[in-house]
Amino acid sequence: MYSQALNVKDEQASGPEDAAKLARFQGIIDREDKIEPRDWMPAAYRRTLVRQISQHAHSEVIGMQPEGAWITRAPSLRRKAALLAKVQDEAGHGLYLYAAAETMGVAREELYGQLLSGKAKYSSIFNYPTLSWADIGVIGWLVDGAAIMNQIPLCRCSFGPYARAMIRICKEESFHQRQGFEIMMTLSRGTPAQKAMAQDALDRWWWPSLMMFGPSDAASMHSADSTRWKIKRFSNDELRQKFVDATVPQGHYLGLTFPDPDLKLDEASGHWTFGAIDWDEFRRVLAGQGPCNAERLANRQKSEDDGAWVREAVAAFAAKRRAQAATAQPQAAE
Ligand code: FAQ
Repeated sequence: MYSQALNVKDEQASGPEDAAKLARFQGIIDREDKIEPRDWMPAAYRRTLVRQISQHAHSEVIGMQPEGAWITRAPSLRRKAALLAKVQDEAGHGLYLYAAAETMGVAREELYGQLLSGKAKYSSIFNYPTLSWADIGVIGWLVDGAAIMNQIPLCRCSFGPYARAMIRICKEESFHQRQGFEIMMTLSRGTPAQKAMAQDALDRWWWPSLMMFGPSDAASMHSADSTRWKIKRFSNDELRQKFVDATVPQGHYLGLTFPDPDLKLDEASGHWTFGAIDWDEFRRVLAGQGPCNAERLANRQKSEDDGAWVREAVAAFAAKRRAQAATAQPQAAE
């Protein structure tokens, strides 16, 4: 649908980014209009969006694995149906996002290659294991909750195809967050063993969820450009704080405690202050040394290999149809 963008890639990437073009480009952004794939854009804007959108797409696709592991073990038919729908939604989000990245003139196969070779990142959070059913509740509550906090502002991102994809994605993420919180409510109000399971899941997922927002503002190397280009509307630390402020009262409502002795309400500002994040752990996970990095990529590689024959068959069928159409046309004209 967006393949027209492919025609202009090289010209834009190598053309002179002169002052007038840049001023027009920044003017569109400052007026809160959208940059569309055929518009002129600086190469760095294109690069940062391809990077962010594709990493976001990879996160959605890899993010299917931790929850997918529980589809066969969901405790009831109702839970299984909801989880199946959620995991399918994540696949759909990946597809919208790859399509949005393709409008920048990059082929999807190239993006898959970057994921499989370890060159492209995906969200750190998906490198943690799902050890109990409560993890499915906590992923919906915290991981989707954090994703929404980060992604609602992206609905107003300056790049049209990304912003439009995000509107639909956020609606679905909101359902995901509610189903997770509802699982947590059921467990928290259940037997002591169920409540303990919910608490254990919160203990393991709380800090990795805070890491989802990325490095602190001081260490965030892309933030300055992304803010100027209105890709980012809030900084990593601002979104992290909004998430903590929204989530802590929810956890208390569940009767759970957060694994942070320094967590306290600052009456003056109305914000919850929290303890130090273990950035060494974050860096280790990004470097491929998290608990599940190798497993996640191996699974992804296996589905790539298992699906190769399907892609070949589809391509062969499409080529056959094109050849048939080409030979049929002259006859139709007679
Ligand atoms: N994990 O300079 P910044 C979801 C990287 S979707 C891994 O601050 P930026 C739905 C960053 O890429 C979750 N890497 O970068 C779901 C950069 O590395 P690079 C994904 C991270 O881009 C729910 C470097 O660190 N959401 O959960 C992380 O300005 C349930 C420097 O960082 C999105 O992708 C991290 N946590 O800000 C699915 C949202 N944080 O590329 C299934 C869109 C940072 O130079 C189940 N993305 N890095 O090699 C964004 O909003 C931004 O890219 C940030 C990072 C905020 C993630």
